[in-house]
Formats: sequence, structure tokens, C-alpha cells
Amino acid sequence: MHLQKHPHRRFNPLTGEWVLVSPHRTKRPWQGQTESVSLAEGPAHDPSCYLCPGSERAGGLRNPDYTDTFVFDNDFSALLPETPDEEISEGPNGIIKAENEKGLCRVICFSPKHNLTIPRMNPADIKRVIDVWADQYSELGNCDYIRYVQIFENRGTVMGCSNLHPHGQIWAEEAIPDLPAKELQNQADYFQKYGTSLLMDYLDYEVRQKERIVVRNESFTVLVPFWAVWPYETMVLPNRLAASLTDLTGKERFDLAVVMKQIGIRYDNIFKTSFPYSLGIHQQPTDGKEYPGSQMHMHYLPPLLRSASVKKFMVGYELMAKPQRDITAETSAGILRELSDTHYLD
Ligand code: H2U
Ligand code: ZN
Repeated sequence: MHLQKHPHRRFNPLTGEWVLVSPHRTKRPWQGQTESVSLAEGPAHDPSCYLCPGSERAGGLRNPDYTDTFVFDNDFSALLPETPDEEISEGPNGIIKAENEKGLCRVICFSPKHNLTIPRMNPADIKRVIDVWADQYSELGNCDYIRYVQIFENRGTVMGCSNLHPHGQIWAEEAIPDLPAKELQNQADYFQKYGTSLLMDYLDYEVRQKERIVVRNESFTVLVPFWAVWPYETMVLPNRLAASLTDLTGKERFDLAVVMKQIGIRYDNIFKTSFPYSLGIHQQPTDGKEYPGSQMHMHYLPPLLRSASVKKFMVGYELMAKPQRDITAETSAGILRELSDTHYLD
């Protein structure tokens, strides 16, 4: 089987799921929808932006005149700390099942500047965001009922982001959500079977193979995983075993900031646009249990495919069967690797 020629499916050892890869299909014509492109840089301060320093938010609270990062409780939290402790199990064989879910949602502004996105921030300022992420992970994880903390960023209107001011979210909750739970289970099974870390072994392999590596420094590696689903999906891995951001030294956090800037610049440079994506950090649960072999990592899931205006649709087959992609992980990694390290706007 030729991975760049023949249709095949690839296995994702983290989730235990498969992705269909159809490299022969990349020349298919496209006459479908195009997304509108955001070209202009916005202003550094937008008085109508509810995330800018000094602005009033929807809930009536006013933001302080913050100078670096700013964290607040989401005014429209999906999870709440006070909910009645209850479970429902009824219907034939208990098929109607519900459990209460306590939690907290926070918003983090990355910068006071309305138009300063991560790829255009200094590594030192990105490191500050990473420090805040680590502090939030500890603080929220220390709440007695919080077992899992999910840090993420939706970037760009295509990804449902409601505001261009660079910001992310943190949802902390009582139950470990299904996706991280699956990844943790597969890492635990692997450790049980082989006595080593699945993601460390995988990284080791990729570093020797080279073809899916995008950028790398002393502490971190960015690669397009063999099993990537989204056209330019990447994963960011520490070069040593670390359960969470709190395990990282100051130098390692700085090195993470550097690769985040590098991958961010490359993303923006692909189509000369503020590249939309969802970014998420998977870390060890905060339930006090041991997770031997589990490795913290970040996923970048960007939807764009052919241009700044054409995204990959996850529709019929993907919604009903399994994910599918045309351009291979190796081709995407090659494109990302070759792109300039200088942002197209600089
Ligand atoms: P997104 O851009 O990823 O949608 O995140 C913005 C979040 O900010 C969203 O969850 C919250 C929304 O609930 N928000 C506030 O907490 N206060 C506001 O004044 C507006 C938006
Ligand atoms: Zn703003």
C-alpha cells in the first residue's frame, strides 16, 4: 500500500478510532460554499469590545484596565458550581439516564490589545498566558468536586468564536469528558501492556521518521499526527513526560511559547489569513488518581482546506461513519514545515 496514492484507513491509538484517507481525491473540483475572509487587522482597542480593558461586559461587570492577561468567570457559564446533587435513572432498563454536573467556566484574555493574536505576541507574553493556564489548572483542579480542567481556544468566526479579541476559555467539571477519558484509557492500556508512554514512544518514532515533524526545540515538538483528521491538524508534545503544564519548568514553558508562535505564524501564512482553529490542552485529570504514562499535549484543529475561504466539511460520511481526509498528513506537514517563520503581516 502506498500511503500517498491508495485509499486507506489510519488508526488513532489515542482514541482507538480510525480515519479514512483518500489521497487520490485531492484534485476534485470545488464549486461549493466559500467563507468570507478576514483581511484587515482590527484596531488595538475597540470600545465596543466586551473583552477590552475598561469595557463593560454583558453581565454588567466592568473589566479592569488590565495590562497583560485577564481571567474572569464566564457571564454565560455552561456549567455552574451550585446544582442539586441528583441522578435520574428510569425507563426500560434505565435507558433514561441523567446526572447533575457541577463546574465552572472562565474566559481568559491573552492580551489587552484587541488585535494582537498569539502568533504576533512575543514569546515572553505567550509564556505569561501559559503561566495563567497552569495556575488556572491548579486552582480549579484543587476545588474538591473538579476532576477535569479543559483549556481551549476557538479562533475565528468560522470556529464559532464570538469576538476577535484574542481569548480562550476554561471549563472545569465534575466528570472527565469522553474524549480525554478515551485518550487517558488508551494511554493507560498502553502503559499497562508495554511499560512505556504511548505518546513518548510515538514522539520518538516521529523524530526518527522526520516527515511529519513541523517545528521542534529543546523542550517541545509540533507534528502532524499520522492519524490527523483536519487538513492541517497538529499536535504539540513535550519532549519529556509531563502530566500537566504545572510540571513544566519556566524554560520549558518559554520553549512551548516559542513553538506556539512558530506554528501560529505558519498557520496564518498558509493562506495569508488569521487562520481559524480550535486549540485544546489535554492534561491529567485533577481527581487525585495516578495516570502512569499519560502525557500532556495540545491539539490544534483547524478547519481550512483549500484557501482562506474553503474549509473541510465534516458532513455526511464523517457525521454518519468516520472522519475522512484527502490531503495526507505527510503533505500537510511538508507544507507547514516549508512556510516562512516570519508572519505575513510583519
Ligand atoms: P468564544 O469566543 O469562544 O465564544 O468565547 C467567548 C465567551 O465569552 C463566551 O463563552 C463569554 C461568552 O459566554 N462572554 C462573557 O462571559 N461575557 C460577555 O460580556 C460576553 C461574552
Ligand atoms: Zn477587545
